[in-house]
Amino acid sequence: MADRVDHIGVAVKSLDEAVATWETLLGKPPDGFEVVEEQQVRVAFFNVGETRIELLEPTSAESALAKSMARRGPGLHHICLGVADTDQESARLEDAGLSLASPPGPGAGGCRISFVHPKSTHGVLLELSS
Ligand code: CMX
Repeated sequence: MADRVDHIGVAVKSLDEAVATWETLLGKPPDGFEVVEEQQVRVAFFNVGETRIELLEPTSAESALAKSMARRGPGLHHICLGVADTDQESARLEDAGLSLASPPGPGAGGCRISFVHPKSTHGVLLELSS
């Protein structure tokens, strides 16, 4: 079961420009940067209370994020729920009849992540992370 909102993902065209904006919005510099090769994204994150804002820039025009942005534009991209075990929780949701958009695999921060398809969540792209 989910025990926290791990982060909120925001898709951006330019990480540098978005970081500058969010530095102003939050009044502090980012808490970290990372390139997640497997997801073809460059990430900056800001800790906010017990959760994080994660800014995501595609590193390849072929990435899932770039394709999603081409259709939907930049902006709010996903909510990530922290779970004890992404594989178990993904299997539980599939058993319950929900669809995964992508199966468990590597994510930022060495986490294991999956995505639940928006058609199963009333339009919200939901990431699970453990
Ligand atoms: N929010 C809500 N709906 C979305 C969406 C989003 N961010 N992105 C896509 N969709 C919708 C599409 O509009 C489409 O809807 P319809 O079927 O009604 O047309 C549907 O979801 C499927 O979209 P698609 O692009 O055709 O399907 P794919 O299977 O190719 O990809 C998705 C789906 C959303 C998983 C992929 O585009 C994506 O964004 N993956 C996430 C990649 C990512 O952010 N990785 C970084 C993770 C870093 C980390 O946190 O560790």
